[in-house]
Amino acid sequence: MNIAAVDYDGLIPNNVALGHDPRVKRALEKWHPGYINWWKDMGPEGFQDSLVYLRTAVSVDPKGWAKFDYVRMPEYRWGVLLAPQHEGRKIPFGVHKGEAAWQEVPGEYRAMLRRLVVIQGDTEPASVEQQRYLGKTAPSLYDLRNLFQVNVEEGRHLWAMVYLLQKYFGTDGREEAEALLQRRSGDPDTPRMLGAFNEKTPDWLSFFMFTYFTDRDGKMQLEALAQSGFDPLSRTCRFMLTEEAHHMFVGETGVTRIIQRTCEAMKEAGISDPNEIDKVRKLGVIDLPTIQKKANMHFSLTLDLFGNEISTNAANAFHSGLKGRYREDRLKDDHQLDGITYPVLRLIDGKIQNEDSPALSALNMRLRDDYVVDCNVGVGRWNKVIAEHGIPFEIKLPHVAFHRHIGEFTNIKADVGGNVLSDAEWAKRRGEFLPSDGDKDFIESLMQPQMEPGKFASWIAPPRVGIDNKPGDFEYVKIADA
Ligand code: BYC
Repeated sequence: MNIAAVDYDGLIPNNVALGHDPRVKRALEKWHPGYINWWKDMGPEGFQDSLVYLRTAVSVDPKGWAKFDYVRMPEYRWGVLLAPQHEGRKIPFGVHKGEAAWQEVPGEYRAMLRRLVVIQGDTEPASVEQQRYLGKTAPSLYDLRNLFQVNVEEGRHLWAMVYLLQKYFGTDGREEAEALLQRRSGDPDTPRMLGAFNEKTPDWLSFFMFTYFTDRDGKMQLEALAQSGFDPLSRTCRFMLTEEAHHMFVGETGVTRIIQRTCEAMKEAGISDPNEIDKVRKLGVIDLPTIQKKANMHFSLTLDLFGNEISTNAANAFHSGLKGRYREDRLKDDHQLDGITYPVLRLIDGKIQNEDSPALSALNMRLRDDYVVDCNVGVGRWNKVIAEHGIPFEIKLPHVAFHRHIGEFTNIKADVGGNVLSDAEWAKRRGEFLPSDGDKDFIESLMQPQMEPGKFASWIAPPRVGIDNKPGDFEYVKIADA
């Protein structure tokens, strides 16, 4: 079978020969109606009948894997797509390093593996739920289409994890697949599993920050899981990463376009001081200090997704060969971390300082460090736009101790520079660092839909190029009458 091509004949497009696997095919077909019901209930509200210019994966070949066409979202062909198998692949790290990669679940690690797959799976529908109301306030048809593209692909990523559960984890896999459709983002009784996925995404600046910062956690975690000795997980994650890149593109360019519009408007109005917030807001654009506060919030919420700095779970997952480091295959060491240490930022006697810890226990910290480096690349590009307009302002990522709810810094209050504050100081200064109610109200006031082809809301610049090289006035979404 040609693994690059996708079989589109059945209900579930796939490149895993589902046609020859009746048990799994039946299980997925049984799960399908519940998924569609979930999508209709919890997916983008108000646009289910609209025709959206979406890309669909038709191959897993790195060159030309997608095709673009108008689709009604509930009719999107969500499928099961794995990157090609590497013949003779070996487990790249941990105690089993050098043994043949597992094609079946290794019995002794079943529970640990299932937990990783379920947590990954849970984030995908969660993000769709968080974003479900945004369509109504889209700043353009271009952005509306990008939102929906992200949403349908998160849906596909749920399919990717559900396939692994149904194929490799028997009855409990089936139960977990059901439970993934039952939990709801933000629900007090049945919340999603990780903190950031229970927060609201109330406006488009939040959406772009989420896709920049939180989807990037997705990238880091998928890169770590793509190294897994369990080959089907590795192959699944490798293909998911190709889709994930677009989500971060949407986030990075979304924030860039907002910054650009703000800077242009400031220049046109002759305002050079970024702290003249009221004057800037009167121009119908988002002031730079508020953009900084949103970045502070989304960055800090996302850092929590890396878990505790020192983690036995992470050590076990690595030692067992299930979850590697970021791009493990490009690292030059023993891939077992015997006797190696890693500096971990900790709270020692009330002070934040580095302490060498066994590298195996510090893997969450290490992945988080790699994440921060990756985040800073795009932040640098945002700052370039501001500098080009001659405005004295720089977006900066806050200190990793700022506004944390998981790990070392949970019990302290730190400012964005990492200085420890008393509770009273924190309460007084919180609005300097995180969006206040007034900031939120202002942003909300800007969220007026702009649904005319080629038009954009006042607070965001048009993109440099269209999706699939379409012209500026292309009708990315043909909105169905309600
Ligand atoms: N919230 O040993 P620790 C994405 C729990 S995003 C709540 O440090 P570990 C996407 C933890 O479960 C990527 N609970 O944990 C992005 C544990 O509980 P138990 C998603 C938390 O396992 C945008 C206990 O605290 N994928 O794809 O080392 C849109 C001890 O913690 C949290 C993954 O995350 C939290 N934030 O690290 C769409 C990959 N953090 O088991 C999609 C799979 C920790 O003792 N997951 N806890 O009861 C993992 O690798 C790890 O489970 C974690 C946590 C990194 C999440």
